[in-house]
Amino acid sequence: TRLILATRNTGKITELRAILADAGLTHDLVGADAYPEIPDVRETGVTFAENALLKAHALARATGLPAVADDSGLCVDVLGGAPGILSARWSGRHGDDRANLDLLLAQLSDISPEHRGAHFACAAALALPDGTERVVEGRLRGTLRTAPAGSGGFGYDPILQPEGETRTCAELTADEKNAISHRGEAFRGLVPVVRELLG
Ligand code: ITT
Ligand code: NA
Repeated sequence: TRLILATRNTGKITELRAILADAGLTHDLVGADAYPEIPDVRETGVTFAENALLKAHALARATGLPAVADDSGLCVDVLGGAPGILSARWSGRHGDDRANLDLLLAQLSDISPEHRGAHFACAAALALPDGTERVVEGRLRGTLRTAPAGSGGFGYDPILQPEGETRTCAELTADEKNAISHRGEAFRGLVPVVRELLG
């Protein structure tokens, strides 16, 4: 059976396909780009969970198929959790990963290493066309570098060094990142729920 991946972020789609396949999900995973006629949802929620549910419900309603969505971001301790749900548009240019990362580094230029704690957060939502919904959250804790390193992953990966690691997320292999990531944790937690509700 089909399961819609309610996202247009190619970095997320690549990771979700690997995470869900590794967790043994055998559904036919179809990205939101297969439905260009469905407009993007306005992310009006104030939490990752609310925004993930908005995206999952919109695609489930419009397609009549079950949908999963990911809302995620980087939460910086010294910024009180910002950029948080605004991570994709921190610079004002939605989805411009490099501009977002450069602005954040500039904002943290005076912050010493011991105060550069942060985490990635991910809310994984499942919505069915009948309105049934579930959310599972995940986190990856680490510290922020002063300069980007690595070319893997996407978004803020070149500046987040996970706890216990000497490399940034962008220097990990895809499998290494997925094994410890906020997205891996959230979606591995959602898989049994998908199985329970969809079979
Ligand atoms: P969709 O709404 O279509 O899923 P989006 O990119 O707008 O795509 P979000 O609003 O959830 O999605 O924004 C997530 C942003 O958080 C993303 O653009 C990255 O900058 C950052 N982010 C999320 N997960 C990340 C990860 O694993 N590594 C690095 N940055 C990440
Ligand atoms: Na968002």
